[in-house]
Amino acid sequence: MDRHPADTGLDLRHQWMPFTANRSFKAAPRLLVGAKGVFYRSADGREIIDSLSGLWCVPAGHARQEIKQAIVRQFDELDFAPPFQTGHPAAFEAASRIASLMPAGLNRVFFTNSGSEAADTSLKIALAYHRARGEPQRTLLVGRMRGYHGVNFGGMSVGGMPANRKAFAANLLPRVDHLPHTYSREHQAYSRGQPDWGAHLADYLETNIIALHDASNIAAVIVEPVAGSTGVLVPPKGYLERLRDICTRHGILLIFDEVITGFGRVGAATAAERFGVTPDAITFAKGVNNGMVPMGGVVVRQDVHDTIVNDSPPGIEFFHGYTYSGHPLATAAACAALDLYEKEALFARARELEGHFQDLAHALKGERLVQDIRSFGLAAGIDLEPRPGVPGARGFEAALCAFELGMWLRTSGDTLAIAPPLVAERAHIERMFETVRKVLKTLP
Ligand code: PXG
Repeated sequence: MDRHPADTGLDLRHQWMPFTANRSFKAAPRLLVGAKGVFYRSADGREIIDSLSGLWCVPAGHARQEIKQAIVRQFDELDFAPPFQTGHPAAFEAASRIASLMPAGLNRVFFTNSGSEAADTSLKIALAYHRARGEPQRTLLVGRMRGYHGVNFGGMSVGGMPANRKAFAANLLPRVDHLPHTYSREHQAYSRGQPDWGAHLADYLETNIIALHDASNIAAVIVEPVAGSTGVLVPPKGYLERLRDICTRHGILLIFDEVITGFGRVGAATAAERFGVTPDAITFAKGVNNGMVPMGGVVVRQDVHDTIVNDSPPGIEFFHGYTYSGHPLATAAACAALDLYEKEALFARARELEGHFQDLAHALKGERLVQDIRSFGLAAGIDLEPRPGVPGARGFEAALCAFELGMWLRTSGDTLAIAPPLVAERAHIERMFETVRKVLKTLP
């Protein structure tokens, strides 16, 4: 390559980049300067195919004019409105639209600005709910190993990614326990869709966590229906049903973190719908407005809301919220994005493409370095053999190599994740997997 990637004309020193190898990036920056459809354009003028919908957040593809126009219209009409003690139409419209896409009974929406805030908000709602019901001792929060619920203190504490926790481990939330994760290469390798093995892992909630803490002390269980960030871990058949059943029997709220799975990624509005398992609360972000303006939120069962709100003394019922909760631009973008998803039937489209996508993913079986492949909806995780003694190094190199070959590829440790925009054509998806194949052949 005769490009000079460090020569960007920008001063790169002042931005401390999130979840980034800052030194490596600044020595060889990968700058994106444009985006349209399923492609980015890099600073050196190359087309980069977007194999992760940005960061799982652009279902309808980039530069959708309908969303831009809605944002511009909203800006001209009402650019900002304080969300505390005043309201504005777009936030109410967005909440109604979102509620209409949720499983029956989940219809009260609290807005945040990110998935991390959505996760923490859902945990606070769970505590407030039990307190309002007269069970204030229900304070234990249960997450799962290999879970990701963002990076704020609540989500980090219930999350199960050691690297995200270790620098802060001395001061995580104290009242937390974790379920085991649901992945077993021994029993599940190369499963297509939901693995047959593993439903019993849900029983740990009853046999260990409830047995240890007593159900009467447990507020909520939070899980991603399909774990995204830790490598597309698909729930074993029957697992979510069992978790639901145990939570119901013991009065524990079940929260699905659908920040990744919501809005079409799994071929339905929610994973709850796709799996036919209804939690008590769903967190969302990312795809809610096609990633165009930061936004997230929590949808809860009506009676969870009513218990907190209706049973409160006059005045503010829930002491929580953000300056930008339900921001006009974010919610206007959400209404426009949800219109687009409906008009283009994108959730159904994901479902239609799923089979072909899965075939292409699983066709990588047998390539050198590949140890397992999982896929569900339009999401696939491909485990590479770690380089001995340096876990994650090979994954990182794979991402760099893919970028050189014209593809944005996300890796988590040594797992590659592919999650194309739902508008991607078959040819785009084929190109993504062909590029992965080239990466596998090229990697040292
Ligand atoms: N919950 C889940 C399930 C997520 O996937 C968050 C919460 C946090 O959202 P915010 O908006 O605070 O980032 C997420 C975020 C990856 C990747 O590469 C995944 C996420 C973010 C960045 C990268 O898999 N998910």
